[in-house]
Amino acid sequence: MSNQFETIREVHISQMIVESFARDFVDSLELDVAIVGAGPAGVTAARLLAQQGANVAIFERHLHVGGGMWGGGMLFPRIVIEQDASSLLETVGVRLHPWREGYLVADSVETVTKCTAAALDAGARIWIGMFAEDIMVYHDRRVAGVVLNWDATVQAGLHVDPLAVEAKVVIDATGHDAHICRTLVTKIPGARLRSPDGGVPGERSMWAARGEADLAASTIEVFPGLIVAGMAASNVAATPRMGAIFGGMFLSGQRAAELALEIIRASQ
Ligand code: 48F
Repeated sequence: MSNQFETIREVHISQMIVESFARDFVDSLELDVAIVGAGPAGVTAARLLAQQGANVAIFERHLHVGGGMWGGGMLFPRIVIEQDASSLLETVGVRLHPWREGYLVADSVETVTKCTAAALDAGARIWIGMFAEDIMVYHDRRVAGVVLNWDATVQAGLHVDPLAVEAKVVIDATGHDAHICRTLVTKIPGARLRSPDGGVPGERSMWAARGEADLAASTIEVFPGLIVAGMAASNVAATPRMGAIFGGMFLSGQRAAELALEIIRASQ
């Protein structure tokens, strides 16, 4: 230990970081499933897909994962979960506190960290700081992957060309933005999503019970190769927002994973 300050040169640290990043990122260039957004829907889908052996990665624009979970309701770090969704959290060790009949309360920090850790442990990769600015759509007919740039590059307004990642299925789990779905209908002339107006009409005002109930039916393949989940699905289907009740988000992630597996298996 006497020479501990002399055994490593700074360049060794740089080499370890760059080489390990490159090795793992190359494995994320051709995916079974590319998930955009590391909120509750995206992280749940990633865990369940990885558990089924899929090569899956999440691309998250922020340096932190968890999306809208951290702040709970109006910065009170608690989220409400319906009984139906409780097993998706209990299985990753989140402690749920029964409050009203059929409803439980979870600590938002515990929920984010345990759900994320479980997705990573299952084998999903999560890449932070990456903005999915666009998608590939072959022959205007099928989504074939995502187009990435560093979010910092985008925010700085720099003109830097992106890189592309191929995926058999893309899941838009970008929350209220529904960024991937919006991009598709903006950039592909005549493209129509499976939505009330063929585009992204946007969410309706808050009605928690209805919004949660509608989410399962809204989690669908909206365009060949593109599944929408979580609040993005609510925005595409024009269903009510629901605030800090999250069971529907986890169940939507689960449904998205099931659909993605069906699409992959049907293509084999
Ligand atoms: O918003 P978010 O948590 O989406 P969600 O999984 O859950 C919604 C709830 O958090 C809450 C709610 C519950 O009733 O209403 O809002 O549907 O997570 C979406 C994540 O996607 C990232 C964004 O930073 C967030 O972490 N994101 C959005 N657009 C992009 C993106 C993009 N183009 N590229 C990469 N990440």
